[in-house]
Amino acid sequence: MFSNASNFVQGVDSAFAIIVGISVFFLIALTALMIYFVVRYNKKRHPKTVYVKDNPWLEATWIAIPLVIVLYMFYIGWEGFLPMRQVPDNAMKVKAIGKMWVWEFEYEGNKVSDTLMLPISKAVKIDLVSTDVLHGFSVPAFRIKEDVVPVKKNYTWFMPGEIGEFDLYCTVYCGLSHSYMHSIVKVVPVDEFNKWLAALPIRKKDDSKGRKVMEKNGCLACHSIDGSKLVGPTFKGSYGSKIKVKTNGVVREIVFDDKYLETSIYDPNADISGDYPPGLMKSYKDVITKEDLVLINDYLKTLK
Ligand code: HEC
Ligand SMILES: [Cu+2]
Repeated sequence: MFSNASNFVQGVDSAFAIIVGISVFFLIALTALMIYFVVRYNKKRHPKTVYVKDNPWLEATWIAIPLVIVLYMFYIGWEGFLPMRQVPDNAMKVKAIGKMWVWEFEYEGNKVSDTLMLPISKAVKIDLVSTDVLHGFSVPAFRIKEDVVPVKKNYTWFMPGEIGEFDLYCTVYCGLSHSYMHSIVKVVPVDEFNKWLAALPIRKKDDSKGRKVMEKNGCLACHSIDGSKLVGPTFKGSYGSKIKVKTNGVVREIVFDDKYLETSIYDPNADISGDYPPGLMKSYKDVITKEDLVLINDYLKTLK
């Protein structure tokens, strides 16, 4: 009946179903009673108003029953929520770093990835870190949603129970490209995960100026540097490579060079890369200076 995507699905979904069930029951019952009273006690049948005396028992009942129901709703919500804050000791640790407008996942040993790769059936604790503003870490399929607050330490945990790919969103409006702050949770068998983690390169301290320019302008929300496809093409190994672009509807092959980079940034719809639809990237003509262009160029050359 419940999806097995994470260990929290059942607790959240059953609380939700019960609360919706109770609400629907009262919606129908009260509406029906109202309609019945309108017919039964309308002016034609009861031309004269009668004095209605108070009834302490009736009043006590309609305070007591809703009170019990509401407390019960709180209880099932609490019961589903408590385990979300109690991380098992053997949980694997991953740091999720939210920044305008990308997610970055840091594994032990200073290894970083754009996608949140996880082994199946293993508890994982996610430390939530923001380098700038408020973000929200949410994986709807797992019933997980937690604030990522700058300066404050926050966390979430869960145990994936199904192999597959699940959407990960930022659920707090965090600026211009907020809607692109999207990533994927990829749940894989344990050995596949171990192989992937072993192959994941250790983060080189990357404080090149070109990278800074791209971070500042939110380019990395749409362009990855590790080969994965986001909203736009990845920059991994793209400098100097042959790529296909569509110019005025005609497909042609060109080399990714300084000139192409400039056109792509200042007039992104002139040469449309691959199968991407036009209009996704705006022109940065008044934003990225010629000096910035050189820095970006130097940085892209290092992404082998
Ligand atoms: C809203 C998402 C988005 C943002 C933000 C964005 N781009 Fe793009 N970009 C795209 C898309 C989609 C394409 C492919 C379509 C096209 O060629 O216009 C693209 C294409 C490119 C290309 C051509 C890549 C290739 O392989 O052909 C370059 C270079 C590029 N962008 C650089 C940048 C830089 C630098 C920034 C930041 C200043 C940036 N982009 C910001 C979406 C984005
Ligand atoms: Cu965000």
